[in-house]
Amino acid sequence: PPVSVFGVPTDIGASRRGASMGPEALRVAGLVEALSARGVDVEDLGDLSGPRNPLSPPVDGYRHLDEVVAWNQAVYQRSRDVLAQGRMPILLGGDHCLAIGSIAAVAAHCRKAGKKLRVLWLDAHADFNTREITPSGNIHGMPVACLCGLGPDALTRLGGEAPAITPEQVRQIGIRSVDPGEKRLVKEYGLDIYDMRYIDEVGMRQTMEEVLEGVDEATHLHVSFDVDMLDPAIAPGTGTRVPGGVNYREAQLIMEMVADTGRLGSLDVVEVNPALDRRNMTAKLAVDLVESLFGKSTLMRD
Ligand code: DIR
Ligand code: MN
Ligand code: MN
Ligand code: MN
Repeated sequence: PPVSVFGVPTDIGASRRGASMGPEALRVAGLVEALSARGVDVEDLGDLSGPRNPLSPPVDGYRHLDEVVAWNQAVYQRSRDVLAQGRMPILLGGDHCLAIGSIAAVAAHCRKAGKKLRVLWLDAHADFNTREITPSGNIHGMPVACLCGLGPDALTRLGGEAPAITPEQVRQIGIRSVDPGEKRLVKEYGLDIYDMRYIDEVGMRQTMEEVLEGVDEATHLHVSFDVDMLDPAIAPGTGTRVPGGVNYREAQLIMEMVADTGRLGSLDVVEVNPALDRRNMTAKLAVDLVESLFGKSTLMRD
């Protein structure tokens, strides 16, 4: 389908500044041109706007809740508009709290269209914290919990009803940092987590076969790509680096196997922080991986 790219220049859900520059970094790295060159019908809608970052401490377990809600309402509306036009939304973040809005919109769209939704959460972190267990108050550590109905009403009910999705719809890949209370909660909710140890033991090919099991013509795949999934040696430009991440070949295989399904319906590229990067290498790598997600491969395959 045709694609609509939009930027969301904020670091409102994080405690380090700089992910707000992610959309321009991804554009400078050639994201839109790379898609056009692949023959994709792509338009760039420019950036959404929202409140500035007040750099406040957490209140009742949430940092910047009102501002996070405002940004996510804008994301929700834009994502729904793009989907209603029959186009594929690509969100350029921005920090990962913005996936609450994008995925709530995709979930509402799928309900209406009678489609099955599967969310691939590519990340070093499980992002399943709540106000009671968060070590930071940062809402970019909470989007999966909010989407599954755990969190403040203003975020869990962005699309009206809560929960937007259930844990059974989510597959997490690349995980290697889960906070102590979060470990109990992901177990309690039965989240399907392909952590780095699992990837080491069975390999990325088998991991992705399991991740994509059951995906059919009626499935909408949403990929939420936090670039901190990648090993910091190849992707230093992000706010919460964790050693031992997904390497270049493994990342390519993830994207290529998703492309092979032909079921990609929406995408977030988040947590690119050019202030921490070297020569924009993280945004350039993200663009390279997005090309693979849209079917770029060395040879024709059958
Ligand atoms: C940590 C870091 N789990 C927190 N989270 C994220 O603050 O909740 N970093 N998502 O990118
Ligand atoms: Mn994340
Ligand atoms: Mn992360
Ligand atoms: Mn490629």
